[in-house]
Amino acid sequence: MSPFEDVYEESKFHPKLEGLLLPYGTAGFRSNANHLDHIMFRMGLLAVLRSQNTKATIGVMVTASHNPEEDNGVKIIDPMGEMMSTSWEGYATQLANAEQEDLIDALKEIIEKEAIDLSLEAKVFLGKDTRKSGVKLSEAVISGVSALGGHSKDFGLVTTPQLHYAVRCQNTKGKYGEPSVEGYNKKLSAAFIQLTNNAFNCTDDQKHLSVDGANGIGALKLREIECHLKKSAHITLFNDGSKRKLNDQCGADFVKVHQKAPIGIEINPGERGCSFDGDADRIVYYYTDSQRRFHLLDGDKIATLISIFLKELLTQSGLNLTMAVVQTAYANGSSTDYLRDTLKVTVQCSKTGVKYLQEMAQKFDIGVYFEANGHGTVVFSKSAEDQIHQLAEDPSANDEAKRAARMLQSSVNVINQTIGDAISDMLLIEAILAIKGMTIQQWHAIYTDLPNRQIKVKVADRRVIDTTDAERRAVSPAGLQEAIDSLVKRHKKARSFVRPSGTEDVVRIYAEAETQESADALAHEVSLAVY
Ligand code: NG1
Ligand code: ZN
Repeated sequence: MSPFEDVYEESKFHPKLEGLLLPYGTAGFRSNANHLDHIMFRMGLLAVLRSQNTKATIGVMVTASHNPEEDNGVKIIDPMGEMMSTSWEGYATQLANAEQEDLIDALKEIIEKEAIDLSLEAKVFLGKDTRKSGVKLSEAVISGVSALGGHSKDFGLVTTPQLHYAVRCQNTKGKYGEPSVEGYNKKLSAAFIQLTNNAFNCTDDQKHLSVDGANGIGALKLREIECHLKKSAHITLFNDGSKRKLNDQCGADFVKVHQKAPIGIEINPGERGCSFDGDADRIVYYYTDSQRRFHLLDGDKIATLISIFLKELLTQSGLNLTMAVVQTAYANGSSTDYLRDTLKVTVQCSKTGVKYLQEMAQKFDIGVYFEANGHGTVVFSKSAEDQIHQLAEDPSANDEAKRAARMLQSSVNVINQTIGDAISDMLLIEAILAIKGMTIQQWHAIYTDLPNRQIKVKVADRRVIDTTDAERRAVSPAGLQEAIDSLVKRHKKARSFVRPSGTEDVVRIYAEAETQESADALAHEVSLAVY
């Protein structure tokens, strides 16, 4: 049989519901798990083509991140562990939405357009989060891979960033580490232990951290890496999945959206807590003060802490490397002001979606990128890594420069550069706080967030809103931006923008202003202008 006959026959076991249309958005496909079997099979097919096209191993992660347990989804990972190239997202959408009888034509179209040689070997790494539906759905991916003659390696239950990491390790022939969870645990924990050797006076109390595992994969994987961390960390895990449902009133998204602590976690006033999301690629920190007021340290605060640390090490090392922080329009205005005016680092604003942030961050030797919701990491250029390594090994370098270079080197190794990673970000943050002897209150006080409000509204067709300037200004419909501008003028220290969501059928509205009342009022006024 020709490969197309195999695909055709096998596709009958993964039929598409007629008329169902789903887009490959900024987070891949996401929907109720019952709608996804055909999508999974077809993403198995696409992963084979992408592997032949790049002559490298490709990743397929079955997850719906912070969505409820009933949902699921899938994202494809490119050879260096980054999100699949935007130029292939259209193919994913075409293939996923082709009616059953048009599937082979849709497949052939991609093969022709990309001049793919089907005789090449194809290798696909597969992973899934803890959703029950993930078992069957990942089997559907495997059928898709085999139907087109590809080979798959199933990593089973892994966090999204662990799969990104494994793909990069595989394609860089071990230079990035061993392509396994064990390899990941060893690399990150060794770097963390090295880094925290510089935290001379850190007590066990100061080391203590409460983690909300969102009842998901992050909890399982934190338990595994904890065994390697030995006495360098002191973690209490809550929401480990044994009692409640995934993401149910817990997890990074819940905490960020509701600005309150997750249920199921016990933290004393003043103590540090953090929440992972459902696939452990996002993290936020928080604490409650003596008056039981809740304080959130989001992606902007995390980016700031990491930037302060890296910038100090750069200065001490004497290395001449470019550094920037990449944010989105959702970044709190106070964080942008602090980074640019006080810390004096380059700050850039990107469109929402990690792949856009990553692309911008890669233009610098050191690129720190974070979305306000806690998704982010740091990327280092090859030349930066080489220079750091050389200085760390240089016998003629002075002690301060060498120590800084060694700490930079450990930071490079603790960071998962492929994508935002809750476990890796947590280890870096914990190490920084320990080294600097900084409390979460001191970290929080670096700058004061401007009060803000984010709301979403349903409109007939969200695509009528088109934006420019990293989504900060609307170019259509006509008159909308002028209306927003005049509303913003009525409030002090105000800013507001609207954009269509890339993951939900809604328009998102963001407003910030001098007071919470003002931010709330502005968000409401702008929402009325959107209708
Ligand atoms: P959309 O739905 O396009 O706003 C959301 C998040 C993004 C990103 C993606 C992918 C906000 C405001 N938006 O995108 O930051 O995380 O989901 O998961 O948080
Ligand atoms: Zn996630």
